Amino acid sequence: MTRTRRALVTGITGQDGSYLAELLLAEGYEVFGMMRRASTESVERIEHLLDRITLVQADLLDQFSLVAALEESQPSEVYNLGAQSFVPTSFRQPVLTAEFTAVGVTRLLEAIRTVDPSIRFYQASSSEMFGRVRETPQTERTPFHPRSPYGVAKAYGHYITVNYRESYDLFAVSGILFNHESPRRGLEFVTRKISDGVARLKLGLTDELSLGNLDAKRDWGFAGDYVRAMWLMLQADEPEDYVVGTGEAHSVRNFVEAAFGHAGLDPEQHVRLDPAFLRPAEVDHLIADATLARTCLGWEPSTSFPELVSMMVDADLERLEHAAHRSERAPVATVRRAGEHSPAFEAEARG
Ligand code: NAP
Ligand code: F7E
Repeated sequence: MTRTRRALVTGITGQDGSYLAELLLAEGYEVFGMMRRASTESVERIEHLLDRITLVQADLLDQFSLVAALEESQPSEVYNLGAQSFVPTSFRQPVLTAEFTAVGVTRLLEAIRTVDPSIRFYQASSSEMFGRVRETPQTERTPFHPRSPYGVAKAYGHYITVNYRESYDLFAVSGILFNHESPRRGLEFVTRKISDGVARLKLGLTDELSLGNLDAKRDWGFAGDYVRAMWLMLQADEPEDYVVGTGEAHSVRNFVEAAFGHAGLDPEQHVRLDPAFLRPAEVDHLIADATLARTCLGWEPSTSFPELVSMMVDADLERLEHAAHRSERAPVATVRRAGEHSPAFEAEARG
């Protein structure tokens, strides 16, 4: 009889953590999710999975907690998705970003080396490492030129993963993933900010949407597709790093037009440019060449750009309509749900 495979996922409460947990459960894994302690638990994205996964409390800042999490879960695969992942916050909190997003990777690799070096390790690297791009499109061989403390921290995480593979013969791989989005994306990221904003405009909850640089171009895909690439990387015969993206780039302006168009709204009447959302250094244009992932892993994206935009706008419309309906019946104190705009969120979102 074959033993059930076990996986430990850091960042289980995040966008990717929730999709990866669904995929691993469907593949028959016993899934352990690592969560840091908080006074209020943020399990909104994994609420529907809570009876099928085991949550382990640990923090990427605390070496011993990582060792304990590995001893408790005894995984054969570890997916390191935990990070401070919002670029504007990395400019305001560069040291903390380095601790979570860079040195946290070394802590986890050291814990693996100590507890069980046969564990296969996935590191969530990012196209932000390419930054001011040296070539277009970007491949596994394109040199890095990060443009934010987040990008710099991810470059460290990438190289320490490669270094532990080469030094200690770990099955440790780095997935260089381009932007991937979904209805579960954090509200401060531009795609979700737009889909949520469009839904609010459509429902008459607001009359404007403030944005920064509309000319930036990104290779946007659907997060549900990208977690499959992570899993495939750990099923391969040899540890390799892969670029994962659609090979299509669109500007923020294109996203705005598609989202407003889907809801039958005119962006000219509602979009306001606010310099507060500009960054100290910008990444202008990212586009993936994922040939290696296609040929060696058989990975393909399944969701087109228009499908992604419509999916996100429709989901936000449904969520807000539902919330409005609930608020008609609920006491005022329970009306504001996590993820909806609040003064605190507005302040945080000003990047
Ligand atoms: P996300 O939604 O921001 O989720 C980040 C997760 O990291 C959350 O579960 C968060 O937990 C956790 N975390 C933060 N600090 C931690 C700490 N000190 N200890 C333990 N956990 C901690 O990010 P995502 O979009 O799912 O992305 C997943 C990973 O892929 C991240 O590493 C991100 O940088 C990387 N990535 C993302 C993209 C993309 O387009 N989405 C592209 C390339 C790479 P809390 O709930 O407690 O905050
Ligand atoms: O910005 C522009 C902004 O914050 C995309 C993270 O998952 O992907 C993500 O990083 C672009 C930038 O994502 C607003 O200037 C305009 O050019 O959605 P974003 P990001 O910075 O690309 C990479 C791959 C990761 O790894 C990261 O973890 O949109 N933009 N106006 C805006 N961006 C935001 N957030 N808000 C605006 O109002």
